[in-house]
Amino acid sequence: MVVAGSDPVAGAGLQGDLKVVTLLGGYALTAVTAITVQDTLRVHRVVPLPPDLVAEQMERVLSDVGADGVKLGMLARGEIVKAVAEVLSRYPGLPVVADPVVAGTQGGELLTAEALDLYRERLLPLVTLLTPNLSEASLLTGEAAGSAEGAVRAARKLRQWGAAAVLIKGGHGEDPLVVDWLVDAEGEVRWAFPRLEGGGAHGTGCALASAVTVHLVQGQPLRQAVASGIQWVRSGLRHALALGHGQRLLHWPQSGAMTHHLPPSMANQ
Ligand code: PXL
Repeated sequence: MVVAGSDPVAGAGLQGDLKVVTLLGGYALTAVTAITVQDTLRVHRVVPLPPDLVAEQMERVLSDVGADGVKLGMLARGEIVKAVAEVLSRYPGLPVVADPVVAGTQGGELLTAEALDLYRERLLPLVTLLTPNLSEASLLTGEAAGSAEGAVRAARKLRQWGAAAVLIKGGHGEDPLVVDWLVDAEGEVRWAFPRLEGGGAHGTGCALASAVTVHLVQGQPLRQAVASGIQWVRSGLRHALALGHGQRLLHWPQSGAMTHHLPPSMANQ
């Protein structure tokens, strides 16, 4: 199940998550937390939905269909964080991958400042894997997460507050080497890859958390699920499409019959 905000660009948020889960062979139930108005340049408007409406969407499909794992994206405000935590606490044992979306790469307040306390207090104890980027790790912990020591310190703090494992994503940094740190019960693992040419893309964090969720549900151990998730995002970046006037969009071209139906604007990408 994906709990996330709507992104009309369909590169991040609920729409991006849905594509990743589907492409990786899963089936995603969805609960919408907020409607965003954005393009590839910036977030123009965010309208959070009433918290009880978010909880009711989750409750209805969880009690009818059920889920094998949950991916949390944009939660927008404290009352929604509380409502989501309350529903999840009634489904113990479900793997929960939480991307603590505070601001997208193009700005916009996707989680209010007052929600950070509730995120730490109510949500972290329910989380199997938390996937902050460097600025989200700093906002949540007060630690500068850019160095190796800082990242591990921030991740340990988040684990003390209840997250079973924490992946600090280095993709938004500037270094030619992108370093991601995972801290789990067994210790630390570091992945370092040369930064891909062509720049970043919209929705990388959403795609990573969704891919890891599917891999966990499909039975991969956490460290392997994270490693596969990182490779999934890198493949989406390699095929990213420059369709709008701003950020590129992650893309995973599918081989086979559908390819020749692509419109001319995408055919040469
Ligand atoms: O990538 C973070 C993110 C998550 N969810 C929604 C978004 C964004 C970034 O723009 O719009 C709905």
